[in-house]
Amino acid sequence: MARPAKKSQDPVEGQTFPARVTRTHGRHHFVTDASGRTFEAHRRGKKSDVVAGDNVLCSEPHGNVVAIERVLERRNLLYRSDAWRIKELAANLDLVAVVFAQRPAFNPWFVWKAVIAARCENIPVLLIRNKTDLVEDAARMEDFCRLMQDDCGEDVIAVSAVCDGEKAAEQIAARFAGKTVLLVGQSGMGKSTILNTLCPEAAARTQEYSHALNLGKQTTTTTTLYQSTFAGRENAVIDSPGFQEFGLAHIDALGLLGAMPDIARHAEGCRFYNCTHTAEPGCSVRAALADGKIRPERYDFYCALMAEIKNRRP
Ligand SMILES: Nc1nc2c(ncn2[C@@H]2O[C@H](COP(=O)(O)OP(=O)(O)OP(=O)(O)O)[C@@H](O)[C@H]2O)c(=O)[nH]1
Ligand SMILES: [Mg+2]
Ligand SMILES: [Zn+2]
Repeated sequence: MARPAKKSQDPVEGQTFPARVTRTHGRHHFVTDASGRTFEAHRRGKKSDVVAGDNVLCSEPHGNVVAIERVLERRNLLYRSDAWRIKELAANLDLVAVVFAQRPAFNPWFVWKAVIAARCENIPVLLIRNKTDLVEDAARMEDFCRLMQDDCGEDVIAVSAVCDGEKAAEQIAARFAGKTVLLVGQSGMGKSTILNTLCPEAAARTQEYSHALNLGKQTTTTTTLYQSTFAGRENAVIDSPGFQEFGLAHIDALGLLGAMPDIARHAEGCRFYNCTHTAEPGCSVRAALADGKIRPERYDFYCALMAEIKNRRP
């Protein structure tokens, strides 16, 4: 016999309203409601389970302050991780836009890891090569884009947010229209500059990177969601602080291979069904590598992550 429905324990049922988290800073949050009003928000019960992009239920405002009563189920969550902790980046995304450029210090592994993290959460990816106005190392960047487009099947666009912001905004807006998009990348690559070309009202702070250190200055310090209208649609663009290492302590061998089509497409003919494509005899991936069908730098990256995965096993 069906049990009678349990009476809701929610103490503020009927008095809550939906909102979206636009910014979190420690225990300090901001949310925006459907009519675009912004409130300062505190999580009920001092829980720290809120990230930018979350859909939440808030209790009626007292002044300009609300309590976040409940975090609604997430469609997805992009995060990075190391052996000690998980760093949540943003939730309920339609697209992860990875921004990269040759200056300061381009790190292809950052881009590759960001792509894998997104793929493992089933979030579509756009790669944005920024700073096409820089001549130095341009050939290297073009080659990297070819690799990502032709071998890995990624959607790649090339822009100069500073020298041709209008065209950059046009190209990017077409891809972002109607979506919630997270901008992610190493510090100094131009995420906030790109945001500003799309939504000038964001007026996000940008800063010249350190030429002495060839490093970004971590100008953006909190992940922030900007709601905006462009390309005739409602959009949400999330700017995030740059960081150095995109930790992937949460992925397994299957997830890794599934997110590397340039390697996976050669894995059909291995002698052993459980071949890891690192040292086994009769490996069709290593045969493809020897034939020049796989980029050595991608294979090295794959082996480094596989070694991490194997070392993690209890
Ligand atoms: N030459 C050139 N410089 C650019 C371009 N886009 C951005 N920059 C410059 O790169 C520097 C860093 O840009 P930001 O937008 O602050 O970079 P960010 O990725 O937001 O950096 P963090 O907030 O530290 O993560 C600034 O001096 C920008 O003016 C571009 O297309 N060409
Ligand atoms: Mg920034
Ligand atoms: Zn193999």
